[in-house]
Formats: sequence, structure tokens, C-alpha cells
Amino acid sequence: MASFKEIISTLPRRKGWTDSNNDLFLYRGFWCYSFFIEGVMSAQQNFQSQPSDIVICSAPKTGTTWLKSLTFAIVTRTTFDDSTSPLLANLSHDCVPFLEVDLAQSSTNRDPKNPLLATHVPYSSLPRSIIDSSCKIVYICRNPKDSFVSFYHFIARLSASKDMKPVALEEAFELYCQGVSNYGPYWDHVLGFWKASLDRPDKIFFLKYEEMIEDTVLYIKKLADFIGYPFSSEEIKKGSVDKIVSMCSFENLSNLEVNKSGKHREGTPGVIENKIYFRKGKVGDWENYLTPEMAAQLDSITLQKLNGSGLTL
Ligand code: PAP
Repeated sequence: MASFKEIISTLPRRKGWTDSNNDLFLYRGFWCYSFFIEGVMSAQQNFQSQPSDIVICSAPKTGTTWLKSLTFAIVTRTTFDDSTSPLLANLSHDCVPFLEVDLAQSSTNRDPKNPLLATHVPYSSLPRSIIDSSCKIVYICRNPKDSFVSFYHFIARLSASKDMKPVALEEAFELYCQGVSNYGPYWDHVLGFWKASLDRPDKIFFLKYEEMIEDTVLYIKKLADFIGYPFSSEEIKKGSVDKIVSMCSFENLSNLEVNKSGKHREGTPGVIENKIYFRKGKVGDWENYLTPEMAAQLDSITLQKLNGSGLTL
């Protein structure tokens, strides 16, 4: 049987978003770096979901770090509070295993007390057991203009820390519009989960970054209800929800020592400075980077792609 590497070498490829020779490959309709595709292939073969699992799904740069911290704080709130939470000493990515990296080889490499896992894999390529089991899926999406700008800055900051150069913003923008971004096309990613959430509203909870910024308390309560960890009226009176909102806020997390100076996956080639996951955490920052023409181009692609779906971004 061909190895994963051999299969990947036969896939269509495009240059990635930096000057290094790290190409993006088209696998099952989405673009991805080979390291992650190997993980996806392996997880598809090996990962066995449990009914108690809560799978946090997202395209990159849509609010993953925030959603992981909120969900982790919700499910661990009877063990930890806002002065003892592991989120105060660890990046949220280190509190929630990543399917295509940490769980690719085995499903058992997990803390049995932690039902959370996360992935960027599109709905149609999730391991079968996640689709078939009664586990819950939580999905977050974000306006594509902010998502692109966030992505570009992430790559630029990552490149600076790894002695690489990002492509120019205009070039990355063209690639993004063509769908050529890690786990892209972005619109297909969102639509896959959106349609599945309409078909299976009891299984998939669909969130928007902008709505969560607007009313975080409301969406945290909804999220807690959905994943089976509802807040009691006692807890609400005691201010439990507000404490989680404050603990997981951009201001709080980005100012923690671990998120200013710590490193994710230290000692591996995939090492990333934690601070790169925190930039501005705002809605509408695209206005500072995209020309009106670029914004109109992305808006028009979004309108066309989402046409008839009932979803707006
Ligand atoms: P990932 O997919 O690589 O994990 P992800 O967390 O989805 O990245 O995206 C990072 C974005 O979330 C950044 O947005 P920006 O570039 O527009 O600023 C980051 O600042 C933002 N972010 C991180 N933590 C929070 C938070 N606690 N609240 C709101 N936004 C946040």
C-alpha cells in the first residue's frame, strides 16, 4: 500500500504563503500543508470518538483559541475556578488536544477527564466515528475579511520567528480568494458545517465570532447548554458565567505571562510562540489592511458562495 507521503506527492499542489518550499496540497477538495494531511489521513484510520466527546471545529483564524478556552473553562468549572484554571498557565491549545497532530496515531492518548478535542478538518473529511457517534460538535466561523487579515498576520509573524518571508499581502489575498489557504477554500469549510448544523441541530452548534464578541454571556450559556454542562441559576447568580467571560477575554489571556513568553509545541519543528495567537481580537480590523476594491472582491465571492444557503458572514 502506498504511504501517506507517496499519496500526498501525487496530489495537486500550489505554493504556500511563504518563500519556503512548503507547498499546499489539494486533498479531498481542501488545501492543506502535507504535515497536517498526513495527520488527517492517520486520524481517519485510527481515531475512535467517544459519545462524551466535544469536538471544537473551525477553519484557522476564526476564533479557535478563544472557543477552546471558553469550552475548557465551562467543562472544568467544578474542578477549577478563575484563580486555579490551567488556562492561566497554559495556552488553550495546550489544554485541548488537536486531532490531526496529537490524536492522529491513537485515540487513547488523552486525559480521560477531558472530553474536548479540536480540529481544522472540513466536515466532509472528519473521521467517520465523529460523524456517526453521538458526540457533540461546536463550530465557529468569522467574517472572511477579518479572517484573511488575521491569517496573513499570523503567517507574517510566524515567518519572522522562523527565518522565512511571507508572500506579499496582495499575493496572499489572491490565493485566499482562489481558496488556496490552509484548510481552504474558507467558504466551503464554513458551508460544510453550516449545512450539517441545519441537518443535525442536536449534534452541531454553529457560532459566529462577531456574535460572540457582541454578547459573550448569551453565547456561553447557549454553548454550555448545548454541550451538556448547563449553568444552574445558582451559578448564574454567583457570577460564574461572567467570571469565565473575563478569564477568557482577549485582554486577560493575551496579558498572561504564558501567552506573552511561552511556546506551543516547544522542542518540535512545529514550535510557535504563544503570543502569535493573540493579535487584536477585534471585529472589522480588515479596514486597516484591505483596499475598498479588495473588500468588495471578497464580499462578492462571499455573497456568491453563500447564495441560497441562508448564511451570511
Ligand atoms: P488558530 O485557528 O490558529 O487557533 P484562532 O484562534 O482561530 O487561530 O485565530 C486567532 C484570532 O483570534 C486572532 O485574531 P486577530 O488576528 O484578528 O486579532 C486573535 O487575536 C483572536 N483571539 C485570540 N484569543 C482571543 C480571545 N480570547 N478573544 C477574542 N479573540 C481572540
